[in-house]
Amino acid sequence: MSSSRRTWLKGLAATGAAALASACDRIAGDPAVRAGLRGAERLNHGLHRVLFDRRTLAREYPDSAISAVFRANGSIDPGDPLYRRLAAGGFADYRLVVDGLVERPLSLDIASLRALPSRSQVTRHDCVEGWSAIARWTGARLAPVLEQAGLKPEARFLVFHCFDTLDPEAGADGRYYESIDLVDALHPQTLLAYEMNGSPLSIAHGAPVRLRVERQLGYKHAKYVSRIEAVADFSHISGGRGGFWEDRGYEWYAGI
Ligand SMILES: Nc1nc2c(c(=O)[nH]1)N[C@H]1C(S)=C(S)[C@@H](COP(=O)(O)O)O[C@H]1N2
Ligand SMILES: [Mo]
Repeated sequence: MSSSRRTWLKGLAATGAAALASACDRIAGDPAVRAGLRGAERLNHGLHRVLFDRRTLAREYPDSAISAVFRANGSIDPGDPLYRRLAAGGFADYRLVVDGLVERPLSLDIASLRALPSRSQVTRHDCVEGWSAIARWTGARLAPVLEQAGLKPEARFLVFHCFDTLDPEAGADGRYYESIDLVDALHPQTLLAYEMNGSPLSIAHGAPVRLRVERQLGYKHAKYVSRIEAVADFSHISGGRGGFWEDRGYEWYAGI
C-alpha cells in the first residue's frame, strides 16, 4: 500500500469515527431511544453502522473495459479424480451441496442453479500477487440460495469446499477451501458464478461454479465449488484459519 493511500485511509477512519460518534449521540439524545440505550447497545449500533458500509457495491464497469486477457491463477486444471469424472461428463452429474447449519439442505444441479435469481456484473478482480483483470460474471445470487436453504440462527460463516487439491504434499489439507461471513454472503453482488464474459465458465476459471465476492481479494473467490457449509465457527476445518491461503499466512478478511 502506498503511503499516500495509507494516510488517506487514516483520515477516512478518523472522520468515519467522528461521524459515527456524532450520529450515535444524536440518536442517543432522542428521548424515545435514550431509555434503553446502554453502553453495549451503543457499541452494537456503532458496529452495525460499520458493517452497513460493507454492503456498498463494488465498482462496476462498462463492457468496453473487459480485459482482453484474464489470467487464470492457482489451480487451472484440477487433476482430482472426482473432478475429472464430472468434467468428462460435461458436469451433468455435478451437484452443488448446501448444508451444515441450514434448515433445508440443498443439492442443486446446473439447471436448478440457472433457474434461481441471477445477476450479471462487470467487475475488477484483484489478486494479491499484484495483477488485476476485468470480466463480466453471471451467476445465481447467493442470498436467495441461502434463503431457500434457511440458515439456522447459529450460522455465522459459509465455508466453500472445492474439488481441487492445490498442495498435493499436504494430504487432505491440500484441498482448496475458503470462508466468508454473512455480510459478504448476503451482499447483492455475491454470486455463484456459472458464466464469464457470456460463456459457461472454463475449467481454468473454475467450472462449473465459482464464487464471486466482489468486496474481497482474489483468493476469496473460490473456484470449483463442490459444497457450501454453513458453520458457527471454522476452527475445526483443515488448518483452522478459514481458507487454504489463510492456513498459509494470508489474512482471513481480505476486504477491498
Ligand atoms: N478452488 C480454487 N479457487 C481459487 C484458487 C485456487 O487455486 N483454487 N486460486 C485463487 C486465487 S489466488 C485467485 S487470484 C483466483 C484466480 O481466479 P482466475 O483463475 O479465474 O483468475 O482464484 C482464487 N480461487
Ligand atoms: Mo490470487
